[in-house]
Amino acid sequence: MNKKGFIFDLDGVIVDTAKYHYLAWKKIANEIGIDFQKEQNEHLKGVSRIESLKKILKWAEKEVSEKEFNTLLNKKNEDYLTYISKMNVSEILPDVNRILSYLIQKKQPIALGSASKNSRKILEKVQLTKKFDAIIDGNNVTKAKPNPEVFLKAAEQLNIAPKDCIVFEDSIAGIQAANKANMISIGIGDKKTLQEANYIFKDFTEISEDFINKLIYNNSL
Ligand code: B16
Ligand code: MG
Repeated sequence: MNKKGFIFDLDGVIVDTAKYHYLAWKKIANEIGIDFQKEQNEHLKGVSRIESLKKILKWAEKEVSEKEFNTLLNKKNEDYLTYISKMNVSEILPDVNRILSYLIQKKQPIALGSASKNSRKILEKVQLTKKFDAIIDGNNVTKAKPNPEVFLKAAEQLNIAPKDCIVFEDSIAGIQAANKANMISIGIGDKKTLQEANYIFKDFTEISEDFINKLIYNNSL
């Protein structure tokens, strides 16, 4: 069938919101006396909000009450949302629009598969909501990446078999989730970090229309 499901992660693939997550996590970590560096933020990519806070506390060997845990989560998100509220189309990563437009021109179903509970707000800010046929995010799943749930739900909503789906991801957990879902995984970012992916590109500027055609028509790549 010349119809494939193209599933995009959000943070790190469509927009670079990792820098805002970093600033917001750093603020609350510092507030409770925890040092937080950029390298640690790398390990939070693709990881849900709750799991991220658990990791930060574990690194610092710090325990907090359930009440404080929830207060910290809310504070982090409020701060993160102040950054999101200022976002606009200029924050869409290079050539994302070119690839989305090409897929739409080729009548290919497109879905979002993100861990973020803020994905709809972000897509609205960068005016991309209408380009997606399905949006599955942190509000629709119970199991976080590397569990394949988010991508399997996206495939289901697109009505495309998992083996006919292609996932664009910037995190190791996300690539593992795509592989577990029996989908074609395409890493966007660093070759060494994302070596488990079927294909890896620095960013979308490296992805040609010819490559997309091969994915659509099952030609050997
Ligand atoms: P939120 P993705 C992920 O988005 C981020 O990579 C990760 O850093 C963040 O903790 C997670 O979303 C949850 O985000 O706090 O907005 O619900 O890469 O899966 O699009
Ligand atoms: Mg991501």
